[in-house]
Amino acid sequence: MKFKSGFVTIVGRPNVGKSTLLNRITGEKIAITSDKPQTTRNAIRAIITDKDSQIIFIDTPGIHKPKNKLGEFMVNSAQGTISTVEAVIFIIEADSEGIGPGDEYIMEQLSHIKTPIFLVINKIDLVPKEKILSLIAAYSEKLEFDSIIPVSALNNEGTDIVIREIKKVLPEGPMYYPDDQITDQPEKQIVAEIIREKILYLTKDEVPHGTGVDIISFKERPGRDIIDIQANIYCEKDSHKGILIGREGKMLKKIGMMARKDVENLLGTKVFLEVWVKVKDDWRNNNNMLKTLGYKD
Ligand code: GDP
Ligand code: K
Ligand code: MG
Repeated sequence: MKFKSGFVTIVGRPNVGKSTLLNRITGEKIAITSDKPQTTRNAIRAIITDKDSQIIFIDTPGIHKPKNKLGEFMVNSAQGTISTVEAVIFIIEADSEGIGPGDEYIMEQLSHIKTPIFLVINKIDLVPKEKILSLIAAYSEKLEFDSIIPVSALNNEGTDIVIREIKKVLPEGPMYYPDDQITDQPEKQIVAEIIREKILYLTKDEVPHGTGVDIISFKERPGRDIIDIQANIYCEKDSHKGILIGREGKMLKKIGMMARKDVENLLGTKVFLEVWVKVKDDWRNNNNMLKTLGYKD
């Protein structure tokens, strides 16, 4: 049998569960998730390889209307992948009321491509079966899907079917990545993302959206199983800095502690993590800052 391989992009409105699905399919925490829109900022690749195939999933920021240069970068990296892949996974939420304008907009983009499209109805744990059937009927009227797969990414239900269906459309192809590589993100970037995930979890409103994380030092202690990491958290206002540091530094300590635990699991070593908060006015419109934080090609 010939080896099959290809790229699969995951698109959908913010918060439908794209990153959660990516983590479930690969069994690793590759992309951070949160209950807030615009958590994912880069197109992140997750790679699964078995004896006869390699699938590279691309998790994208949700498609939305950009408000600043960071937003433009995010939407471009989502839309840019659609036409260059072997298959598209379009995720919707089972608990949504019919087809909203956000989903209409995405389907309009998908209607111009010839790539196989899989409709994944996520969060089926939240609704009764009849609801899923009526969504299937409504969506299949709008666009032709190669298959429609109800899943619960959270409970890991139906995710194996997604992989099985994708394998059916994969062309013959090479091994793009070594078989033990699970993502294209450097360790430093995943660490920065984990810190940002804790900020998304612990703070609200504009604070997490105006935050960026820069790893300024990442060093293994010679001969010891310890990694020293230092990071700057950038925010846009003095008031945000106050919130991120918290009373007597409590918030920053909590962010650091929660992030350290995840990073230790990820790297399999002890970690010393130091974080600072800095204010950089309007950094989301500043090309140099966007580059420093990894949001420019
Ligand atoms: P993204 O913005 O599309 O990448 O969405 P995320 O993966 O960050 O998930 C958004 C929110 O939906 C998070 O709070 C997830 O825990 C939640 N979520 C994802 N999948 C499911 C699911 O199958 N069921 C339920 N109940 N919640 C889910
Ligand atoms: K999210
Ligand atoms: Mg995401």
